[in-house]
Amino acid sequence: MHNGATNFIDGQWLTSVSGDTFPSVDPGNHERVLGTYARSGSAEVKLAVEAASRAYRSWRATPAPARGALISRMGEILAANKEDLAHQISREMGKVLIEARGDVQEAIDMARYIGAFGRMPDGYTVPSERQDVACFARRVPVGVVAMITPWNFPVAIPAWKMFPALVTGNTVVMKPSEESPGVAVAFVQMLTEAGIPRGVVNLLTGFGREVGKELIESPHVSVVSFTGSTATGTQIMERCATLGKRVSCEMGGKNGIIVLEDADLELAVKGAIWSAFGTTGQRCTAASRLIVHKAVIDSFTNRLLTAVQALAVGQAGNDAVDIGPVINEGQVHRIHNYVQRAIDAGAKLLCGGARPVGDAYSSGSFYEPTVLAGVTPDMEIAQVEVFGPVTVIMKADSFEGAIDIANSTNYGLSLSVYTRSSSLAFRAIELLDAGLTYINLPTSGAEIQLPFGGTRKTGNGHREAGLHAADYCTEWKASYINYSETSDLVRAQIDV
Ligand code: UN1
Repeated sequence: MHNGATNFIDGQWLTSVSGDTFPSVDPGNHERVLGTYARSGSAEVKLAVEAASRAYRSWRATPAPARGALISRMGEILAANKEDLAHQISREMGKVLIEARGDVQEAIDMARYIGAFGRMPDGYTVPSERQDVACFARRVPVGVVAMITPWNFPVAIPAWKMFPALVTGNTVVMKPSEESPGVAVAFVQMLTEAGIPRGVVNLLTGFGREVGKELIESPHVSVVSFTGSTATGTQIMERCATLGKRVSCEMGGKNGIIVLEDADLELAVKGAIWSAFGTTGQRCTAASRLIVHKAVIDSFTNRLLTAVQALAVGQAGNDAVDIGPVINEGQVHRIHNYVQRAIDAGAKLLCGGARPVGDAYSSGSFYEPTVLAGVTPDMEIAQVEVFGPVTVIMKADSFEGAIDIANSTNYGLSLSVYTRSSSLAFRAIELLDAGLTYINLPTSGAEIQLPFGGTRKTGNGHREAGLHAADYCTEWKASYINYSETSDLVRAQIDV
């Protein structure tokens, strides 16, 4: 596939109808253009959705075990190509290699897990109140699923959304972020190797306002699944409500780690470093708040700063680097403005707060790992999702006070508590308002066999992964069968 032929529609690799393209650039070195990609719009959306609608008829009729087998094959192809794909992820969106391998591994795990769904129960039977009547309920697909996916997990997130949709008989049109089109193309190429039938998965590269928007409007799209910002997700939900369309949104987070008086501080610092600065803070699950009991705040802060000083910022492909670039220049400015405003509001900068200096950083979008102290829940920095290598320290006076601070944002994705007390651990799990809760573990590190998603403004009630991964793209059909040989009408609720 060359010269921008990066749309995959009805089994064919195509350029955009207009011939327009856009570049994908290494965030660690802006002079390094990695490829050019089709810039799609409404014409391509129409073709892709039509192809997906046509393919739906035969794909939904394909036995579920065969659909599952295809996904299992995809898992093995991903495993065989793990290293190459990880390098491509690392170049295109800037996460360090060890994490890029994790991104691919998450998709492999998901494929192996969901592949097996093809032979798992897809419903249940219950007794009828009427004699000689059989009843069962089954999960059925809904049609064409539009997936709008982000750049921060360019393989894992498409896998979470796509495999459950496919195993249950839906077809897909995927619009990956314009920041990671190359990885999306590689992913779909692997699906073709796995034998995906024509039209079952379609890929449109391009921009949200030109492709994503059109996809949502398309009358033949039955479900929209989106991961990204709360601002965009809210617009999508509003539009889908008007159009009467199902929608699953996975949006912002303002995750936090509580460190209680009795915590293992060495473990808590390791968890905080990984949660705050892993993936350069660009995870939905990143911990941008460290809520520390007053009795241990000084010693926790000292240990944390020592650990931050040891972190190396640099090119993502270099094994000695801990923190790669952030995704683009706009994001560097956004992060820096949040840090500046926090300082203006009274926060104390303990480290970072600037771009690193030196030739090694001059061509890329780098930002130093940043820690702010003296932050209170009313400050902007304690409320907004920064999506960068920035975390804040907040003081708690008690267990209850710490829980209140943890719950004091609009988001509810991932919250963690470090404590040696099992009673406080279980009480915290009860009291924390979040979709993911952790004890003595980082806020990042969700496993695919559990539900992933958040409460309040993080989501709209759906969960990805886990046993209910296909809820967002399936409906329940109830069936009643009268097998009696009499001609008697027996009315439910009346004749029995
Ligand atoms: C995301 O950042 O969008 O728990 C997903 C984690 C990963 C998933 C992150 N397994 O951090």
